[in-house]
Amino acid sequence: MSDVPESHPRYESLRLRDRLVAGVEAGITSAHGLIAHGRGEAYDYLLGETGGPWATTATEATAAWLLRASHPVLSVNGNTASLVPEDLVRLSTATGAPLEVNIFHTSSDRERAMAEHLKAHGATDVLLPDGVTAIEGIDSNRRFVHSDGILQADVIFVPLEDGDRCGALRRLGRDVLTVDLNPLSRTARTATVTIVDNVVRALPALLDQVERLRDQGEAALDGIIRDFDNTSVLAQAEQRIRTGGR
Ligand code: PTJ
Repeated sequence: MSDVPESHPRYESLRLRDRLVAGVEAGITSAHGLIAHGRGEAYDYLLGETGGPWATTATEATAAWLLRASHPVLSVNGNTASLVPEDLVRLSTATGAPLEVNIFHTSSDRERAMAEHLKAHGATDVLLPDGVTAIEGIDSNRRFVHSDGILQADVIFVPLEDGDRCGALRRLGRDVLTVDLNPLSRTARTATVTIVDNVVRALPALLDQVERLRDQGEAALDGIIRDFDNTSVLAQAEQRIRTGGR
């Protein structure tokens, strides 16, 4: 932690920056991840730095999709590995969905460092791309996956995603659940479910929803899935940004 005093009005925000800088220094987060985080901060500021009703609705739907999936997978990148490692491990345990490292900016060293970091936060097993198995329709490093993970998955949780992979997975008929502070991004618009909130708030809220819905019957979960409208939650978030909540 840097020398930011706890009394600083932007303490929480600065603490998150510290976590990402530490992630870069530890070889977990890409330097590009700092820029991506800055873009997220700007949207977070405009959204009032709180999850609104759009996020609550999408979080409930994400929980329902994960609980109803046959083969869910949680995809982890360098930013989420630094920001929410414990929550990702807890979500994996709560849903039975394996954690799979999948990064945009190619680095085998970073993949290994991320897996070790997740294990240090309680993960027993972390899937890594094998360098051979690839998803069609993606040109970036994100195409490389694990043959028992994303390759087989029907539902993939991909917080802080880039639009290319999201679009490719949707074209392959997969359901993509994402967390993205930008309701205008290609990922936000292409995903099955978009939680427009900061991943550091979204993950604890998602864990709560998984626990709440865990004992609901299939019909109740299917009802949540059927009634969910991603266009509507994105419009609500965009409206919040445009009006400042007035
Ligand atoms: O570790 P890698 O190599 O996979 O790289 C990860 C990043 C995030 C650098 C890479 O996926 C990337 O460049 O992503 P983009 O295309 O910049 O998109 C990231 C999206 O996440 C943007 O729409 C941001 O607004 C959003 N975002 C950034 N920080 C947060 C966030 N959304 C939720 N919570 C955040 N903390």
